[in-house]
Amino acid sequence: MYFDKNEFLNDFEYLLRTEGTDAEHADTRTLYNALSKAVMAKVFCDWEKSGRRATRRCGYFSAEFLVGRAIFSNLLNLGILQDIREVLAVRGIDINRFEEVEDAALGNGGLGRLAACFLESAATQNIPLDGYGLRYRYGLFRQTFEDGCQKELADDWLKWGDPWSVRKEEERVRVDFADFSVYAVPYDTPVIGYKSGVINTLRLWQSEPIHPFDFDKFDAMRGEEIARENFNATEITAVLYPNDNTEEGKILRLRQQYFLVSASLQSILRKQKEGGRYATNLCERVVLQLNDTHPVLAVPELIRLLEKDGIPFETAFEICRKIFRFTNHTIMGEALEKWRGETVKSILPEIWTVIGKIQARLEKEGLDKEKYYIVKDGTVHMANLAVYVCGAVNGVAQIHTEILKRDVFKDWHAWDENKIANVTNGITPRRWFLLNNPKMAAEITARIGQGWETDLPELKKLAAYIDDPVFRERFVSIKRENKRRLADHIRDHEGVDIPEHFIFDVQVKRLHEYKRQLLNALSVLYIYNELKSGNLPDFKPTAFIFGAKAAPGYYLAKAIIKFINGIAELVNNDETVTDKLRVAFIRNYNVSYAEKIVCAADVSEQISMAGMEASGTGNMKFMLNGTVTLGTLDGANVEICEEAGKENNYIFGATVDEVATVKKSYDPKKILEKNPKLKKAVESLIDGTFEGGRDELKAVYDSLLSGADADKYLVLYDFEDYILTKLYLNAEYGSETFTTKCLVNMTNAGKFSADRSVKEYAEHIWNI
Ligand code: 26Q
Repeated sequence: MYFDKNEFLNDFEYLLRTEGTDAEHADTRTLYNALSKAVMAKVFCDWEKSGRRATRRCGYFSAEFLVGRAIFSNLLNLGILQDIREVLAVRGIDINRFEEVEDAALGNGGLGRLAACFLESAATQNIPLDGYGLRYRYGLFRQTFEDGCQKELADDWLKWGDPWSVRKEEERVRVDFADFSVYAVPYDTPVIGYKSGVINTLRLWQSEPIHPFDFDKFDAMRGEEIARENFNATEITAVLYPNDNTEEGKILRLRQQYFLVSASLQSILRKQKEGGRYATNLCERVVLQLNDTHPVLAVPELIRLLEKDGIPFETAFEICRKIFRFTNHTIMGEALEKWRGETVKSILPEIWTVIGKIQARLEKEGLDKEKYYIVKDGTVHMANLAVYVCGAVNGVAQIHTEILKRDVFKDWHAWDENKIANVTNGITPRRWFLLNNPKMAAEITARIGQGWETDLPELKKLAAYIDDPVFRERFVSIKRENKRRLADHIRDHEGVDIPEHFIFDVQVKRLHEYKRQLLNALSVLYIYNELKSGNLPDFKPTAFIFGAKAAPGYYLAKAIIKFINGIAELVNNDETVTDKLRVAFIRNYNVSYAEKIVCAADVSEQISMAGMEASGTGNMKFMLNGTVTLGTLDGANVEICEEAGKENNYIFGATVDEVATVKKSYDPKKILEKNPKLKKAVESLIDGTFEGGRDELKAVYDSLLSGADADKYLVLYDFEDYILTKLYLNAEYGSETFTTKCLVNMTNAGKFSADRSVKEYAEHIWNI
């Protein structure tokens, strides 16, 4: 891309004038839009070229793309971040003003953020990967607290404008439901590779009415019909479902899923048809990755569309096997999608018919009906549909893939032992290191040269510097600076003061019982009690930082938030511990907050019950930024230990095998009897320690101790090992040993680049 500072300044100021303002007077929103549009004008040419280049492309179908803030990352990847900073400074504008611009939060958590990292990595490596998703009017809710309880606010992300997308009116398609039809209008966003000149596309579909305004109906005074059509249409992409790893079988969600896949497939087929012989062409030119079960209706929809063009079912089925690939992101029963057959039949009758044919084909294979089914007892099992039809299935970390083979998809694995593969997740080192930790990046480049940014295993060369006192000093002092910046932000936004010499112990991720924020919370209470009793004289001052959104309908998750906020209030207002302990529950944790946090953390808490966290990707971001993991042998933590050494992290708790054994005869009450200090922490839930939230806290208590499934995630079982490990870490903190552990982690984070993941997909799964 050709870039000239003066020319750019002209373009920028011209765009400001079209808004009736200038650099001196424009508000942040106007500056942001003008700047972004001026950059867009620069990339159109490369974007166009990239689209035409490849003969075979992959479409990444996903209900979520958690892209976060676009502006800094785009400028970085175009190689003009510094230039633009200077251009703006000429006009007295500090580029950091754009930190006000809100994130595009069109995703819930791990799965959506992974999709965003993959798109960036693919563009960086000249891999033709395009995203297909939904343009939700409102993204993931913004979170505030009232009396320590989570309250959800609408995420009106479009109020900042959407200068990075282009509406493609002429490429709209119609999507038909049994009861009404809508238009799907695509908005294309450029996905800019890091200094690669490659620009792929993220295409997000927006639903709109077929007749925006019908004068005949208006004249006939049928206003209600007009209103209904408008409502039906706009409702489909109105809002992102805020569930993460839990299933909610709402009809509107089924409509969203069908809308996404029907629109995407129609637009892909339309492009293919322009070339003739399209059905055979299709398998050569297109491969489609289904991000979990959410877009799996693409399978029957493609068959439906092909049959309409006169292609026989069996041929269409074989095409699907060549085209579709499926990634599973969770082993939790609650998150495996199922739809009632009646529901599918009533709103998508043709899809229901095709699903029936697929089920019949499966039955003809002569397999055991108890084990192999897509429709059973009137319910459609989306994961089974995906595994049966797709040409490849993958898990997202070694241990997760093993569990899929042994457990979740055991029978399917026996049926075809080549179908299930592993591709360990990754993160983009551009957003998660270059952008959020530029000083550290510069120190690294000064020692090992450039190139590691797109070839992360190069970081191994840092091994030669781990014992270099100058490098160590730079590492420690940059981390200190990052901590100071985060502390300022937390003080301004949350009103909690965290001195920078405290240990920053961080757990940020969605709130879920299996992720065990409750285990962390109980340990904080335990430490608090111990400090008050004078039992931990050498405890090094620690700030426990939490960030998590709970699904709005997830009662226990919200109760745990309330609990942690209660602990924060108790601890932060107790003068006898202020020099030792702070607790902050940050509000509205999101991608941009994460960027500030991962470069400032001293401890990364990854403490899910073994076997539950498919991979985790936050764990990788912390590791790359030189943070030790306090965690269980779960998900990608296992591979982090393989790369950096278990001895360089703080690993505790039951392993997957131990979990299975313990669960056979587990009695959480016995644990409390043996550990009176833990008992005291647990009983604070019901003994009046906290004002308010009595019912919620009682429910948390009961989840640990009542019923057949009491403490199903072994919080109490793992507590002792956890607290010992945490205190051991506390004792090592600040030592040379500890700094070495941080550096060994950073040095060995190379495997966790999404560049590696995407290359594995391209080579082994997509054949690109
Ligand atoms: C399903 C049905 C109805 C409504 C919602 C859902 C739903 C929505 C989101 C089910 C699951 C999700 C999200 C799952 C997810 O984010 N999984 C995470 O994926 C990451 C990327 O692979 C992993 O690193 C995490 O371990 C995994 O939890």
